[in-house]
Amino acid sequence: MSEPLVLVTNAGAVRTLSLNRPAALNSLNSAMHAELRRALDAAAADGQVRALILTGSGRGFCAGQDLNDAGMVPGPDGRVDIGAVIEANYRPLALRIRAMPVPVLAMVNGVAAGAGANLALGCDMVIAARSASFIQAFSKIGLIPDCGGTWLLPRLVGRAVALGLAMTGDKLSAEEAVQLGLIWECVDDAFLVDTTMAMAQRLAAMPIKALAATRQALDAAGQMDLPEALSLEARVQRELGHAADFAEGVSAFQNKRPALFRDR
Ligand code: T3D
Repeated sequence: MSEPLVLVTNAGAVRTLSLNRPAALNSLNSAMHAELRRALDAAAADGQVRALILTGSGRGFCAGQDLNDAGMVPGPDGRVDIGAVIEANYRPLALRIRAMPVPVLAMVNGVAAGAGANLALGCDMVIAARSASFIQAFSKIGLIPDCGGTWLLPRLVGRAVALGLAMTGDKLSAEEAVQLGLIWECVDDAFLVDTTMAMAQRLAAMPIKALAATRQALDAAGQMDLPEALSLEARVQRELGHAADFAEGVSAFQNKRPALFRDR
């Protein structure tokens, strides 16, 4: 039997998905996309899962599109329809990550290039090994950033830096990525797993319904003026204020006890 293209492991309420084509730096082919979609859907549907970690097997995180995938072979007219690949694979991937009902952490263990970089950057929190790197490799093969990169990069680091990264395709070290505000944290390689797992466990114990709503509200507010954003905040707070986690959080505070959050 062939190896799964996405390894799934659980540690308490934290599920880890590991992209698993290490010999090709976990570059994404159509089969891996399909497995990843299934794994994300399964995690979203499983009430036991309260945080998700996305990482790579071997020395890389993900080198983006598998440039040897059958989908890349030119059709009879001699042209490859990359737009179709984006619609079929990258659009659903980027949207799924952004719609997960639980916090999603990218544990970047090595190089994250092309769509692999933007897959990581689309997660809620990115923790990278000091030896990891981020490369907007698209310009080197005549493409633009995808997997949400055109939307994510200027929001994360501003237009000037986003354009610099995207146009040069230069490798950014994990430390530089932290300095630019592109990612949350960079740690020595030996501490990557423990640090990321500790953060995932910490988030899993929080009111995750509110954490997911925080992501949605921040994303939505980026397109709004202040009055609209305030209306959005009122709508979301009204809903969360009726949820059990809010009652639990307030009760725990008043009674000076740890809260036990269960909403999802
Ligand atoms: O359909 C579409 O195209 C639309 C979607 C586009 C989205 C994209 O992601 S476009 C960008 C695609 N990715 C790239 O252009 C990155 C290509 N890879 C690299 O530039 C380098 O491999 C890295 C900088 C990422 C790492 O360099 P290094 O020196 O650490 O490793 P390496 O020796 O280059 O790679 C190791 C192996 O992985 C090697 O295989 P081999 O020779 O040992 O059998 C290499 O061919 C393979 N590999 C790396 N990246 C890819 C890949 N194989 C297929 N596709 C890859 N993207």
